[in-house]
Amino acid sequence: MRIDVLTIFPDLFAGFLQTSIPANAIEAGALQCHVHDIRAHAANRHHKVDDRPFGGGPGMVMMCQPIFDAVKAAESQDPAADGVVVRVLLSPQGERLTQPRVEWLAQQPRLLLLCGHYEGIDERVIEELNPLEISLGDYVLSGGELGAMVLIDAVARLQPGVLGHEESAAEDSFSVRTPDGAHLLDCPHYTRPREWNGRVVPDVLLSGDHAAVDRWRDEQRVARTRARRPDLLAHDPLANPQPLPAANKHKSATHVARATRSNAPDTGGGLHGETAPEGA
Ligand code: 9D3
Repeated sequence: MRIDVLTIFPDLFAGFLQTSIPANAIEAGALQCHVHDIRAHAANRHHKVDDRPFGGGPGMVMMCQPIFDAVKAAESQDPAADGVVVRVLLSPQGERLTQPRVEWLAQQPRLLLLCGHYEGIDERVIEELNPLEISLGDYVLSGGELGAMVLIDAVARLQPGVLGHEESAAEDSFSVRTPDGAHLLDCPHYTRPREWNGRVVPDVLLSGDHAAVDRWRDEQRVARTRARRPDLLAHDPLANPQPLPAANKHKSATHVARATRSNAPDTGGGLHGETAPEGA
């Protein structure tokens, strides 16, 4: 898959993309990642990308023009076979990122990740781009960059041939999933020595009885989830990622002059054609 990142801090991504799972995925040819500086698309002399908010108040607001032009430029590069790009805005107003949504995103041929900063982004360019908005959780970050890195890491490890993919495929078949498609919490793990600081490894793990080990691990997963994250077990259909609006996938500019609801792919021309992530 190809991921384009739009940010005013492109340098933040260098170390991350050269290390760890995303680096493996890029090395394996399973992931292409292109980081673009929004500032490079500012049409004004001082490469200004923000301005004071209409109506007053603290801070600055990111301007429409540099963001819109950066999106169009990135999307017209090396268009995928069908030119479909899923646009994602990392935003505190977004849907909370969950594993079912990560799995859906990991299957897309192209993602465009837009990182906001300052007090936010001019609402009109958000309306125009109609991105899927994704939040990391209910706390305040200073911008979307860490969110983009979290998302890249989570989708990279699910790419075929990348460490983590085989394991996650296996987990599916062992059904360590909640009714909402989220994972249960993990069981405890132990390695040598058998006794450390007066603490011993549970006997069942030394028994050689693989069926008993599997049973014990399942019990531990459920017991821990119940004790620590009961919310994961409560089957709440509203906790699922909602199906994407039809226009959240966008044709590259090189393929169609203007992506509209009626020519967005997989919609049948209607508003309800998008497939929900698995587990929805
Ligand atoms: C304290 C400022 N807030 C009230 C005026 C608004 C605000 C604006 C911009 C809060 C955060 C941000 C920048 N955050 C992100 O871009 C962001 C984010 C987050 O803050 N929390 C969780 N997930 C994400 S993803 C992107």
